[in-house]
This record gives sequence, structure tokens and C-alpha cells, in this order.
Amino acid sequence: MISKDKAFYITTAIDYPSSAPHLGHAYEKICADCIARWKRLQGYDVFFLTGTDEHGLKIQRAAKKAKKSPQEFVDEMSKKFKNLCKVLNISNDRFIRTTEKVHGKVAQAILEKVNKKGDIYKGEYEGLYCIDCETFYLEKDSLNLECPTHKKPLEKVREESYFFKMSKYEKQIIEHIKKNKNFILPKHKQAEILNRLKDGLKDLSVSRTPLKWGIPVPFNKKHTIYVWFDALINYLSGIDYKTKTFEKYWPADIHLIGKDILWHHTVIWGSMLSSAGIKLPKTVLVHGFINLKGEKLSKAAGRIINPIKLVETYGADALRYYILKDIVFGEDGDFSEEGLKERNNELADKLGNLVSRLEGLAKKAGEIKKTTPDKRLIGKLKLKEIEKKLDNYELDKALHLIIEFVDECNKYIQEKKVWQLKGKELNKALYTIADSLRVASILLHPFIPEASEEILNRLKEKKISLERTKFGLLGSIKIKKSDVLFKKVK
Ligand code: ME8
Repeated sequence: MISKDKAFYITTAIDYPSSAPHLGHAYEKICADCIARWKRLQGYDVFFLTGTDEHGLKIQRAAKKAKKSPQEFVDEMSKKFKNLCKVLNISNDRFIRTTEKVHGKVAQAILEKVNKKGDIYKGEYEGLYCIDCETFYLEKDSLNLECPTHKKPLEKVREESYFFKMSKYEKQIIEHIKKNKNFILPKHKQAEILNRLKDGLKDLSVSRTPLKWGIPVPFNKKHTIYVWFDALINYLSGIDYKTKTFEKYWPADIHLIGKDILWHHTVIWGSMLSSAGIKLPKTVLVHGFINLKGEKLSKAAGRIINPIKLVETYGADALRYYILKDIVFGEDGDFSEEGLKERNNELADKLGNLVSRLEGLAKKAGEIKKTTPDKRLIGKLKLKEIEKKLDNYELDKALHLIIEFVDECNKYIQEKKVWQLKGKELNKALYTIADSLRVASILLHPFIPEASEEILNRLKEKKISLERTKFGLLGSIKIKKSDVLFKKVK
């Protein structure tokens, strides 16, 4: 049994399955997976949750357009998101769907709790609503009555609604953000929320009557729960709220989300949890957006990229490698297929080449005997720096440093002219290279798990853990010549 302080709970946002998954969804899952695998490498007992957000008007309308019932529609669509996880080699422990009964019960229980606290009242909502982000807007926050994110006309709404007294939690949330410097990361994102809070916090409409596709409000079945109130609760139901699993993993260590939903995850979620008497998550970690030629991905404008197709052509590792190396974590980044091709070929030239050169040389040399590895090469690995970067979620920087070490390994072969060496000298050089490749592959596991496991398998390394990144742990070994790891694309 691993103690609670070794438990690590990471979540992604749950995606709207209103249409097929896009590259932005893939990006978020890849980043979360990289962090989850890194934590496992460090010896944490990780729980990694992802899933789909299946209620609300947006889904109801998409189902109608597809001439399907909402349930049929989400059953089909959520499979595509589940499949995306599989294809990308995502190591999530659970895939939650908000249409699951267990989730509905937890959502109702939390609403009841908030109601019992005296934080719910009935009123009339009159305002503007964006279906694409399922969010209410005030006229002053809109641009010519358009959604500031989606640039589409907002719908006027006037209906009976239950309200959550979010305004009551304004001071508490501000204090929490100021006191807990890691609550919102990267740090520069804190100012954005604190600034917005300067306008004062309004109560939140948390139920809708015209919308039937949702979880019924437990104390008035004519109403359904507002989709964001419902969705955020997945982070509790996903680890079986009120069970031992929940006790072990809550509060979440990381909610990884895109920059457009930071308000929902800090202010709305923070207020909901405070009202329900539940601890707030430790960190809301914000990533940037993937754009296409500097512009937002958009179905309407034909700027949509299917991540499944990319994996079919390049493989999951190449896509993961490209995304994790070329996009500075926390900032927006541009996708280009040219860039992906380049990184795919770089993997072949750097890591693939190192593996095949080692295998070629080792085949001729026979068994490589265990010895002391050469300090001139192993001293080049910046392990402490890599660990620090990963702990700070500077994923791209960590990956650059690991690949720098792979470059050093290739350089070592070249400079030592290993193919000309004989006897003890040859053995030492080959042992040094094989052991260095073993260490590099362990560190690459969070980024390119498939290739990492394949190389470690070839090197007979059984345990993928940070403890095994010490040099000199490789035993005597006979290395065969195996298949090429990465195929170059023209
Ligand atoms: O917001 N680049 O769902 P969603 C990077 N259901 N990330 C992107 C992106 C892009 N181009 N486009 C979207 C929702 N994302 C809600 C979440 S959580 C309780 C409910 C990210 O399908 C986006 O920022 O619109 C979000 O984190 C995730 O994909 C799902 O977006």
C-alpha cells in the first residue's frame, strides 16, 4: 500500500464529443500523459483521469443534426475519444463519461450539499449564452453581442433558474489564489483571473428548464443541472467520491486544461468546492492552444486536423515527440505537417541511428561485458536539470536536454572511432554507449513510450524508474541487430 503522500492525481478537461476529436484534444492528452508517466517514473502512485462531457445544449443540437437521440449520439462519439487515447498511447487509469449513472448521482449529491448549505436560490435568468462554450455572458463582456471566444452571436436567454451564490466566495477565492502560489500555473495566468475578479463575482445560474439533455436537479425535476456544474464534478466522481480511492487521491494534484477554461476551473470550481466543504485542487495547470498557420483550429473555417490520421502516417511517438518538443509548454504553438515530418526524421537520425549503430557494432563484438562506463560520455547527461524542468512542467525544455545527450552519444561513437577499437577499449566504449542509451530511453519514456519500451526491451532493462537512471546498472549483454525503429518520411 503506497501512502497518501505518494499518491498523485492528474486530470485533463473532459472533451465535448459534439464532433470528432481534434488536434487540440490530442495535445492536452499527450501533455497530461507525459506528466503522468514522469510521476510514475519518480515512484508516485498515479491516478490519471480523462473522459467526455456529454450533456448540454451543444450536444443536444449536434445529436439532432445527426438525426440521432442524444444518448445514441454520445455513445458513438465518446468511442472516438476513447480510441484517440488508445491510439496516442495515453496511460489513463479511467475514462469517465458524464452520462454514467455513478457520475449523475455524485453531481446531484454535490448540488444537494450546496443547497443544504443555503447557497442555492430560485430566480429568473436573463442574459446571453454561448452554446459553443456553454457559458453565460454579460452584455458588457461580449463584443457586439458575440461570444469573445467563438465570435458567434450570443443567444438571449430568459428563464426560471436556480442560482448558486458564487458571489459569497469572491474574497475566499482571491485569498486562495494569492496565498497558494501554485494554484494557477504558469504563474502569469494568476493575474488574468485576479484582474477579472476585480469586477466582482456574480451568482451563477446552475440549472436550465428548456434543456432536457442533462442531469435532473434533485429538488426540482423540471430543471436540469447546468452543464459546467455537472462536468466539473467528474473530477470527484472519476475517483469514486466518498470511497477510499477518493480519500487517497483528493485533492487533485493537477487539473490540466486549456487557457479558455481557466475561469471555470479556478473561480467556478473553487466556489463550488468551498461551498460543498471539499478541498480545492492543488494546481490548475494551463496549456496554450495549437493553431494552424497562426489561426485558431476551426471546423467552420476548415482548419481541423485529425490526429488519428497523423498517427496512421507517422506513428504516435513521432506526433508526441513533435508536439512535446516544438510547442513551448504554456504557450500557443503552430502545427505544420512539415514540422512533424522534420521531427519524425530527426527521431530516426538521432535515436534510431544510435540504436542501429550500437547494434551493428555490438553484433561484431559479441558479448559486451559489464565494466565501468566512460565518464567522458556519462558526465554529459544533465540529469538534475532534466528533473527540475520536468518538475516545473517545462516539458519541451526537458526533452531538448535528453536529446542533447542522445547527440552526445552519437558524437562519442564518431569521435572515438569505435569501429576501429579492439579488446578492452572496444568493450568499454560499447558498454558506455549501451548503458547511456538505456538511461536516455528511461528518461524518454514519458515522451515516446513505445520506442522507449522497445529499446529497453532490447537492452533487457526490466524496470522503468528514475532509480534506474544511474549509470553502470546494465549487466553483461549480447545485443542483436533488430528492426529499424523509425522510418523516415520524405
Ligand atoms: O471545454 N489547442 O471541452 P472542449 C489546445 N467540455 N487545446 C485545445 C484546443 C486547441 N486548439 N481546443 C480546445 C470543454 N482545447 C469542456 C471542458 S472540463 C470539466 C469541461 C482544449 O472539447 C480546451 O482548452 O471544448 C480544453 O482544455 C479541452 O481541449 C477540451 O475542450
